[in-house]
Amino acid sequence: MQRLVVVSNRVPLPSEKGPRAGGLAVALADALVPGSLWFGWSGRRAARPGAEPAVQTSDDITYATIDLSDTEYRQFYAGFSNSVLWPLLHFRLSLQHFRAEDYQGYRAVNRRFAAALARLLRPTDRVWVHDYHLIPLGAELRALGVRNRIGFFLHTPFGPPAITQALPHGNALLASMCAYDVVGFHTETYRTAFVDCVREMLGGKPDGDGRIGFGTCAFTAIVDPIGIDAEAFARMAATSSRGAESQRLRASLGDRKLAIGVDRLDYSKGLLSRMDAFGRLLERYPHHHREVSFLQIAARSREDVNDYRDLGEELNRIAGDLNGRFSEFDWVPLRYMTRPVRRRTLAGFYRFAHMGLVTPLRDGMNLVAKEFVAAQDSADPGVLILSRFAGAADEMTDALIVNPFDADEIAEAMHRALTMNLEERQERHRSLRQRVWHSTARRFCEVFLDHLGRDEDDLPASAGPDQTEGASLASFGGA
Ligand code: ADQ
Repeated sequence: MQRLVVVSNRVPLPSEKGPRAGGLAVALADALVPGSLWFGWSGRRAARPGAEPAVQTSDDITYATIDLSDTEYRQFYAGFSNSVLWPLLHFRLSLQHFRAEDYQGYRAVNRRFAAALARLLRPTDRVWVHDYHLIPLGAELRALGVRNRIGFFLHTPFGPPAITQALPHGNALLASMCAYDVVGFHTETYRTAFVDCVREMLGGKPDGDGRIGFGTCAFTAIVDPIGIDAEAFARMAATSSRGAESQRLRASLGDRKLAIGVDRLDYSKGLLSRMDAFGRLLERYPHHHREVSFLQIAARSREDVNDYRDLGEELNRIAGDLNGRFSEFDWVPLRYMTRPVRRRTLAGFYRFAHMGLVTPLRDGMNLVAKEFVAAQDSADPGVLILSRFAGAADEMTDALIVNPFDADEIAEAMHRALTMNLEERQERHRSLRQRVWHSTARRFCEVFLDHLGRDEDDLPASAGPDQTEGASLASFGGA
């Protein structure tokens, strides 16, 4: 049997305890089959990280991880990945902080990952690489002579040439993506943008059927929206809503309606304009005072990147200001938490909420939108307010779709959600539920692995431009 090898920047080790924010771990946890190998960073920093991965097995899944040095962490993770690629991929060009040494560090860590992984690979393994930290990993593996089928899935948006051209070393990175056999995106918009970039920036040749030729490579670009295990999440929400934490929340609200937002504390999630919108709702519709409480959970993340620290401070200020302006002695409109909350607890909170606010400025997919829908009680469902710039908006068209840059429009949608009759809430929920049950985590994995398993006889053509030992990276744009 062919083994699945998953590669991601951060491997969530089975020994780790506590709540974690992050979509990838959640989606893959549902889909890794026994016998698989998960390779990546341990999350630890070491003074002198060893070249050999540490290996542990749990529930018949093998976890192979390497540590990063402080310099690698700074350059590869906090630097190029999260201070250049992340803002660029979310269309925030002016938030890029490019330093040449960070790029070199990014390439070096990808080389180190490739060298450690290549030693673990068996000839028939299928390798599935995830996300923007590891864009050049496939090209590095090819340069080491690896001939396995290798796929790459990007969990973020992908911008058109006008955006992607602003990425320092953009041509080299784009070219390195062509070393994969399959490249996957959440939506057709991102896939089309990628194909346009390969054509315009590299002179690649798409054939119209999703196959793209570039140099001696031929690969496939696919659309494969990620989802959740909807059935399991719904069950968890029903159970958790009867649990102690949900009951405490319910008791604290009295007969007020709950609005909920759950995100990582990230500038892509649109938290500032969401809080602004809540203030405008209260300003414009005083009769909603004391009728609604907004619980925003924004788990702190990437705190060693300055822009995240600045955003945290700004949110503290705005949250304090909003509560100062509108609170009454027995009602606090906004409850703002920056600690992560367990997924099970969140599921119960969603079920109980009258509206869910998912208003990112740009988001690859956004799984909170799907979790919110899965958690609802179909007899009395809450309303989802969803940004048109979340990948999820492609599928979830019966949410109240808003422009996240327009706080007035979000405020109006909140008003509409608070006053929506039961029949309309049920109708919208029925259609959203269908989409969430259709496009699950399992389906996401099946579709990708199906594409990765195709063209088995086609290896020499699709396995990269040069399989000889010591093959140069130059054909992929070089380091
Ligand atoms: P993220 O940006 O991390 O993921 P998202 O899709 O919202 O965003 O996934 C978050 C996951 O972590 C969800 O399961 C959610 O419940 C959980 N989570 C989020 N905030 C939390 C909090 N405050 N406390 C506890 N748990 C929290 C990236 C992309 C997304 C894409 C996913 C998967 O940015 O666009 O949907 O990968 O591809």
